Amino acid sequence: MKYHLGTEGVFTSDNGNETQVYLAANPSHLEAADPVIEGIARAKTDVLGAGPEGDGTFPVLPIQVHGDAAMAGQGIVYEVMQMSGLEGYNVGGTIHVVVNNQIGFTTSPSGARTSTYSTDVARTVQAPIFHVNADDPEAVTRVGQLAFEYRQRFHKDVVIDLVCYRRRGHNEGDDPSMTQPLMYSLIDGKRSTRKIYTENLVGRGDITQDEADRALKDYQERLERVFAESHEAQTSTVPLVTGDAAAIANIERPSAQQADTGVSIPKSTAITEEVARRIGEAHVEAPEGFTTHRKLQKLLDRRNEMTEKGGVDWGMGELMAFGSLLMEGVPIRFSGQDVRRGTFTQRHAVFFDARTAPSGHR
Ligand SMILES: Cc1ncc(C[n+]2csc(CCOP(=O)(O)OP(=O)(O)O)c2C)c(N)n1
Ligand SMILES: [Mg+2]
Repeated sequence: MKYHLGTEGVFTSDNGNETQVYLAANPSHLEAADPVIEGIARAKTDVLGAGPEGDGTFPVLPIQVHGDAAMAGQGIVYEVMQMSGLEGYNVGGTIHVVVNNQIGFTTSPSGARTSTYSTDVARTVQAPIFHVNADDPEAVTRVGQLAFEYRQRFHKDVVIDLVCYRRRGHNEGDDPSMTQPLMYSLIDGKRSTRKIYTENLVGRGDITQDEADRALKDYQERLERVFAESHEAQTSTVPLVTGDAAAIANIERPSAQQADTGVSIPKSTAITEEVARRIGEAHVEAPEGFTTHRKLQKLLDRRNEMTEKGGVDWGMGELMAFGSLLMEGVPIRFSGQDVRRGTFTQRHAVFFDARTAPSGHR
């Protein structure tokens, strides 16, 4: 199962390198988090002064983890991939990992998709797709490295199709032998990935059985320790609640997530007359040598007038909000049809030189 609650922290590798990691909250609605993750990545990139509007580098790497059924079945996967190369949404490539356990809850691939591969949707943007046997950890590592290098070099999306299986049911109530009896009798007879790999390592003489046993024991102890620590931290900070509703409320709204969203209600959003006038004036201060379109110049003059004489319309009200925020040093990212493409003229906020602007605006 993909994880639901978000978190963040620092990952320290075996050789001591540190990477900041941000795990986005992921609601039950499959794939709904995909565009949110891209937006978070783009915002972080912009704030670092990187990306298409900065120094052109892409230091933030988005990784999306998909289920095989959701990857093929949810249209939003296609939509987000299609946006991956657009300047306004470019994050320098996303690594998509499909945990392809060949089942969607209780649905077999043949009941969930027409394409053979759940990853075929990625072909629409010519993303490379690596199909890899997840029972072979070294092959998975190699493919992970390849995907990373591809993303770093070409700054485009890349997909890893982790072909695997799910040993147990989708949840506590699901016994998969009821719906997929043949597949699950095969799975029941299979040794785990860890056992197969340990046997390979010992058989190759890379490690001894004794070392393998010790590594397993050490790992289990670490899990136990972390479990005990997190249990301790949770029981000491979360107030004791009684009754199901209270327990659910607590589970669904953890304090970490509340802090995460950081929503606060400002006391006053009013601006002074001086600020309003300054925003109006900015509309008639075209940069040197810039040719404003004749009709748009009238719009700009009208806007300036609104801040002088009153009668501010809705579009200008929005622009005053953005302008005043910018004057306070708050960066604004505003995208979509309304702003740059002039779909609604009253809201038009980006202007193209009437003599020199190329066609095909973003
Ligand atoms: C948009 C949406 N539709 C349906 C569901 C119900 N649902 C929950 S899990 C699941 C199957 C997911 O299968 P897959 O994507 O292969 O992920 P897996 O659980 O196998 O890792 C479905 C259909 C949902 N959570 N969200
Ligand atoms: Mg699945």
